Amino acid sequence: MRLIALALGLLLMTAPAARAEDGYDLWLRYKPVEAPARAAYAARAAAIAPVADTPTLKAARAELERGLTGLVGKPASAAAGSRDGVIVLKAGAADAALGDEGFRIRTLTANGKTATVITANRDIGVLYGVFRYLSLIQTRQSVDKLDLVSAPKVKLRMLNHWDNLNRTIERGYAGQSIFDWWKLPDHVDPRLVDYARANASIGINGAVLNNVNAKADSLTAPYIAKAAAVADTVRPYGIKVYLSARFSAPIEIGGLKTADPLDPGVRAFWKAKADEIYKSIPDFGGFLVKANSEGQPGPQDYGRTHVDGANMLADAVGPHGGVVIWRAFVYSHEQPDDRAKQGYSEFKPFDGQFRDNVVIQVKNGAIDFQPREPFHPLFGAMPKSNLGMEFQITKEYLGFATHLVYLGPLYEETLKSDTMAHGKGSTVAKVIDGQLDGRKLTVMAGVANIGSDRNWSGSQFDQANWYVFGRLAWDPEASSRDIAADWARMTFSNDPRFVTPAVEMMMGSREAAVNYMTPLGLHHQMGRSHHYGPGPWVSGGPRADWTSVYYAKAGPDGLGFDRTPTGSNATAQYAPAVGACFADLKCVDEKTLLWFHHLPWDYRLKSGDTLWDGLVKSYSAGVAYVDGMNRTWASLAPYVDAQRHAEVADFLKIQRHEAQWWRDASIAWFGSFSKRPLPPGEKPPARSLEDYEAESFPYAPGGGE
Ligand code: BDP
Repeated sequence: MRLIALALGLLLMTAPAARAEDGYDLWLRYKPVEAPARAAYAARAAAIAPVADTPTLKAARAELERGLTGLVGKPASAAAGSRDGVIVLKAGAADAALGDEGFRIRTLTANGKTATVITANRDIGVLYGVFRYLSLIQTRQSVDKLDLVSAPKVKLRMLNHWDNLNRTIERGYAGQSIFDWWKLPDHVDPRLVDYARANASIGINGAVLNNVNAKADSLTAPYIAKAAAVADTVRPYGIKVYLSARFSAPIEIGGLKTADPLDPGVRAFWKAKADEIYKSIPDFGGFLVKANSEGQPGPQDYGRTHVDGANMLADAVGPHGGVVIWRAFVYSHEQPDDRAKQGYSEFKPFDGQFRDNVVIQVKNGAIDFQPREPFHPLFGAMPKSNLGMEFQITKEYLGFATHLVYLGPLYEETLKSDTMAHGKGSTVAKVIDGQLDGRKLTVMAGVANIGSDRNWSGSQFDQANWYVFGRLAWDPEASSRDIAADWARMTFSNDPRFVTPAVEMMMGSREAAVNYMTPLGLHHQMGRSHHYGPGPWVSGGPRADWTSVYYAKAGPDGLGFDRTPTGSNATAQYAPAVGACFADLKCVDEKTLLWFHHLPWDYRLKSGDTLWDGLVKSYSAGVAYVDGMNRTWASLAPYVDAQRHAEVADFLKIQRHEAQWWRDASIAWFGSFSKRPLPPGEKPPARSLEDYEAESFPYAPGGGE
């Protein structure tokens, strides 16, 4: 007996500890399907046919094998038609419906044998098809009689990494950069393959490797070699590498006296630089440029325009098939105009003047990635230019990594907004996918939330934001709720007792953040610079439009920014019907009320509440929602592995605490102007306004270099 116990003890000691789930596998967990469904799937996916010997097809086959092995059991290798249940992967389909990257998945039966055939015109479509096929099993859909076609609606589906060369990440909350420039190119972290797999699984096909606040060093020979090593690693997964280009690089690394885009020496520098890059990275995507914005150099430094700058770079990369993505996030030091108007004012007059390989990348709203913004007025306003979308995936203004905020509804809200550019139905989605004005070079970019943390995104639920971004870039008209359900199933569990409440919780989480941070159209009320926590009192400093008081305009008379014709008249930048609605108190959505209007504290909301009462209640509703998320998550413990459950639970507690802090501090501040009592039942802030104002957070993450 003792011997047996001893043997058992030894066995236990030497048995490898089961690896806890830490989120590293993302939505590609490939955990075994439960019986009896497992056997049915296994029968359909019993074998994989050999594939042509190309890197992408080999990656597709390897992924299929890996996925099936985990989900239903290791598939055999068998020729097409040799037995039942073979999966065939084939490129070169000459199928017009599929374009360059689409795929078709069909179940075919011949001679009593059933096969699943994943075809595409190009290899990459096959890889995308494999991921889709696996996701069908992961989400427990039938794979018995498949006949589906899918092709991306947007051409360039990109991540923008705001990663610095020293591995810090501007606005990053998930550890260090996954691009270890110091060790590259001699050592390429194998993690980059998993990064590429994850991106390919949601159709992302481009990555800008370095911060838009760029260093010219990234364009020097050693760094080009490093970028080339990354490009080689991600290429089989259909991902092209891009670099942010610092406009003054000709001076900093080219030995020139100027970066004037019309100077022949400068033009020659960029041409030579492009040639040099394409020698090492033949499929280099192109440059992303932040110019004349927040102190970055640009063509205006030389009396030139955005067109001069963008076209000069476009001419350098154009012969190689590259593109220039030129950001419209500009607001100048000289212009005292409403910051919300400046992007439109600067870019709209240039419509039609940019080269065909230039894309103007526009943030979803006119200020800066706020919890809620009306869509940017440039969407629909530049029909003769390529206009791309820039969303933020990292949650700079939405509670960093610890707040559970699913961004799908934010993205969807913007994409579904109607610009009315060509009458009703001219949605932002149709601008972005090119339908509205027949544009071919289309872009959707997301500022990445990826870092070296084991869970990649800083929290388990922030993975959903990476996921939904990719899915919406593939199809900007898809439903963020459906995508949340897919993600929840693949990432956690298919049990409806998990999926239904988890998706419900996710879907309301962004509105909750809006409520506890910036309800009713308030914006930019975060702490100075780091944007952590409430800072409605932020004032002074180098420029007014970096302060909270500039945006909220709280005073004894009321609250909000008047952007109607009586104010900054930003509403005039929208199509007339849209602008008129925003300017009209009877028409404007109260969710953006204080974005467009300055209103007295006793203004009556649709609910019948005064503005002050409604404001307080909105903050409290946000806090209450977070309470609810804590309860929901606690009840989901039976369906989630312990490690991930505990991490989410901890973060929800932080969020609960911080939501209360947001509410209390904001009410304390705005109450000092409204001088009105709290609505019945509302608790006064826990601390004094001075207390909240006195707090400082010098070590808040995401500050960058
Ligand atoms: C702001 C960020 C800043 C970025 C800037 C940008 O605070 O770090 O550099 O956007 O998009 O939201 O260029």
